[in-house]
Amino acid sequence: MIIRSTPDHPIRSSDITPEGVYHDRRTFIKEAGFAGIGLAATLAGARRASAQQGGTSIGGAELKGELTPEEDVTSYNNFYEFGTGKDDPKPNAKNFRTKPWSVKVEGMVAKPATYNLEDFLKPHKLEDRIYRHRCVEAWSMVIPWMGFPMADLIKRVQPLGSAKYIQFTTALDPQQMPGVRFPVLDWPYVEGLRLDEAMHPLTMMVVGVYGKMLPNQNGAPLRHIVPWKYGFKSCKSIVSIKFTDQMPATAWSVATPDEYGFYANVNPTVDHPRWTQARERRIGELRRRETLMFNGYTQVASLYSGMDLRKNF
Ligand SMILES: Nc1nc2c(c(=O)[nH]1)N[C@H]1C(S)=C(S)[C@@H](COP(=O)(O)O)O[C@H]1N2
Ligand SMILES: [Mo]
Repeated sequence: MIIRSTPDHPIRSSDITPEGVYHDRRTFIKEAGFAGIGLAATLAGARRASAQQGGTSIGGAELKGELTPEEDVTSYNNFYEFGTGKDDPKPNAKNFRTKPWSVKVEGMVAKPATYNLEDFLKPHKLEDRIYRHRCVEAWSMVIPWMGFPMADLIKRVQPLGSAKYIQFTTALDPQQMPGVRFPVLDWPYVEGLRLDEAMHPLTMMVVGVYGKMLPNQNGAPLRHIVPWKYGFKSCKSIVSIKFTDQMPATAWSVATPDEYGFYANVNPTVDHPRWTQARERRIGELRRRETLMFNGYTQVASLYSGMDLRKNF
């Protein structure tokens, strides 16, 4: 990844009140064709669940006070297909066409199919989740996503017993994506997960942020999120989901295998060859924070029991 040695992000004050976060939800539901689908966990519901579970709700309501302003979430982005600068994706992806959109489910699965986006989404119930987001470049945000558990999708398409991994592929359209003219990565951007990682209840398919449909720069119309891994593990603008028995190629581990591995779990004790991963700069803050093991999602530790996380970085 291209790293600048000095912080290049101005500190901004926010005009977003947490209470205002979800007011656009109705509009979103309408625009995305979700009319008639019951609204999933409300923030109040998440808060209740959080209280019951001692503050570790999967909805992340305990992070509500730490939300990164919407303006920052939607203008400070990594989406190299639209340029390598943090402020490139927003203007360059402005006219990216996400309608119509189809998603191909392929490989070792009982029900392979190419869905249009509406059919792909229709059976699923949307949830709000506030997650920490930790970029491998040692900055972080706290982001309110909207989506559904990836496990629900996996159960629906019925992977074969032989399937062990899932590979995700981003759209590739040189006409619309100025960044793919440069051989920064081996396009299209691909990512992958072990099937048990994909099935973990924290792993989400995401269609919205801040109560609205995903802006193009954040990976419209469909991306995934794995909150205990570095941000590059989450593939934007997904066009294909493939089940396989082989560990799939992933864009960054192909580009620089010594720097980026398949697992990419947030781990403050395993440094990047060129910089420390022990601390992070939360966008909007001056003092660096200590990075948490698994980005604070320690409930995933059992997925990696017996594995050397230095080797499997
Ligand atoms: N297709 C694609 N997906 C991508 C990337 C990219 O360049 N192309 N960048 C990744 C990185 S490095 C990060 S940190 C997150 C950023 O997501 P955000 O811009 O929504 O915060 O997207 C990830 N997914
Ligand atoms: Mo990243």
